[in-house]
Amino acid sequence: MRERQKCVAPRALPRGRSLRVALFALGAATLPSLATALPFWLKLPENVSTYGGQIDGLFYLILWITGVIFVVVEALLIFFLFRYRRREGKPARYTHGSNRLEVIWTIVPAVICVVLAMMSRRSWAEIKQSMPQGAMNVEIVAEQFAWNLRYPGADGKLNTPDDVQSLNQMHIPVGRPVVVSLKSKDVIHSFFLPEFRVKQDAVPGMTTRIWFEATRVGNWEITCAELCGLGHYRMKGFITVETPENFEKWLADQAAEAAKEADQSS
Ligand SMILES: [Cu+2]
Repeated sequence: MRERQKCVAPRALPRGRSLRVALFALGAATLPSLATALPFWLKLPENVSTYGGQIDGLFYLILWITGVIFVVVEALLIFFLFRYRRREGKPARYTHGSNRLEVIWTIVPAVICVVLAMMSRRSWAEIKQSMPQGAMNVEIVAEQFAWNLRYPGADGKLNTPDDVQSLNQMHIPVGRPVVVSLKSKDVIHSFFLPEFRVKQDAVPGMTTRIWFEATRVGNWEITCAELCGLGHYRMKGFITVETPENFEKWLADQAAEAAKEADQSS
C-alpha cells in the first residue's frame, strides 16, 4: 500500500516548480501588451469623443485586471479538482485553511480597488461633476419609444417660443461641447451614444445633465440602453456631427420648416 502511494503522488522537483512560476509570471506580465491584439468582438467601438480615451484606458485596465484574475482562479480551480481528486486508499486531509493567504487575498483586491478609484477620480470629476463653459445646450425628453430633442432658437435660450424641435434626429457641431439636459416622460430610459462613451439614465421627475464633445464629423446612432417596454428594440435615434456652418444651416432650416407648418395650421 505504501509503495502504491509513492507512485501515485510523485513530488515535483523544486526546479520544475520555480520554472512554472516564472513562466506564469512572465505570461501575466505580458498579457496587457496584447490589448491591441484583442479580437474585434472584444474591442470597444471607435471613439469620437474628447474624453473617450480616458474612459477606454480605465476600461481596458479593469478588463485586464479582472481577466487575469478570472483565468488564474479558474485554472487553479480545475488544477485543484484534478490534483486533489478522490483516490483509493488516500484519506482526505481536513484543514482550516491559511490565515496568511486569506489576509493576502483580502488586502490585494482592496488595494486594487483603492488604486482604481484614485485613478478614475479625475475623469469622473471632469466628465460628471462639472459642465464645460461655452457649451451648446440641448434638451432631450425620452419617451416610449422615441427621443424628443429641443434646441434653443435665435435667443439662445431653451423653453422659449423660438425653440427648434426634432424627433430622433440629433445634430451637433464638431469641436464644441454639448450639454444635454435629459428627462423622461414615462419610464426609465438610458441615453446611450457608444462612440461618444456616453451612457446616462433618463429618470422620470428628474433632469440629469451630461456633456460631450465630438472630435470628428460623421453619423452614428443613439440607442436606449434600458429595457423600457415592448418597443425598446426600436427606440433608436441618429446623431449627426457636422461643421459649425452646416449645423447652423440645419438649425435654421428646421426653424423655417416649423414656422411654415405653424403658418399653414393657423
Ligand atoms: Cu427606452
